[in-house]
Amino acid sequence: MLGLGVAGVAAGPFLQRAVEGVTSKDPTGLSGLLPGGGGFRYYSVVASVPTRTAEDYTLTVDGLVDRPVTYRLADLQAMEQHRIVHDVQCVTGWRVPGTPFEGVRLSALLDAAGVRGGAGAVRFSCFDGSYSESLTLEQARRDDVLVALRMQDQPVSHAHGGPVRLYVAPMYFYKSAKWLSGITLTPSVEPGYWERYGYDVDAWVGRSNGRDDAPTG
Ligand SMILES: Nc1nc2c(c(=O)[nH]1)N[C@H]1C(S)=C(S)[C@@H](COP(=O)(O)O)O[C@H]1N2
Ligand SMILES: [Mo]
Repeated sequence: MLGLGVAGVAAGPFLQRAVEGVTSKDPTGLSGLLPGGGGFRYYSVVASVPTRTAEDYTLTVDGLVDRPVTYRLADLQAMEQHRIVHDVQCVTGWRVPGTPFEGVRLSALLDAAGVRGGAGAVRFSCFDGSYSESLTLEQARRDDVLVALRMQDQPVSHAHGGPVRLYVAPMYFYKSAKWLSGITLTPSVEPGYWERYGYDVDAWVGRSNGRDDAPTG
């Protein structure tokens, strides 16, 4: 559907499996959806992703929690919002400095659900039907991990994973699952999509995936 070329120059082989759009090579006009271009590339592991609006978007928190809950977009918008400005760093090398993200702290959603004693990790699922991610519970409770409603000072666009994406500021951008639809508390880490192809679950920028020389930020 998108008809985008697949990059052959990724630092690792894994991301070549993704549909990748680059502003300068985008024949579809998709890059027009990326606010300001700004050096971002578009990634999706599936060829097309459904649209979710304020009317039909839902985010479910379940698994090892006392109070499973399903949020609508308005529920998330009504919660305390936090803003983080940090560099975005993809594991393949591209980087976008000083990118603002805003949203609800993941820790607030975990606290609201009441994490049970047996939980040690969080699994994230996406309404693209394929992508997944994971964090340890300790990582998920960090203040710089957001369920993001805004990116670059506007609502997260569909191309960037809107209306709601995960944002894990200290880690490579593959941790920041787009089109977020589920947060599930699990006993231990269940590796996410790229992690099953070999990427680190602990994706600290500059300290993982064999790229210790990568620029940090
Ligand atoms: N659902 C989903 N989330 C995803 C991906 C994906 O393919 N599907 N790609 C990841 C990777 S590798 C990167 S670099 C970023 C890209 O985000 P962007 O498309 O907003 O630039 O999203 C991450 N989250
Ligand atoms: Mo990436």
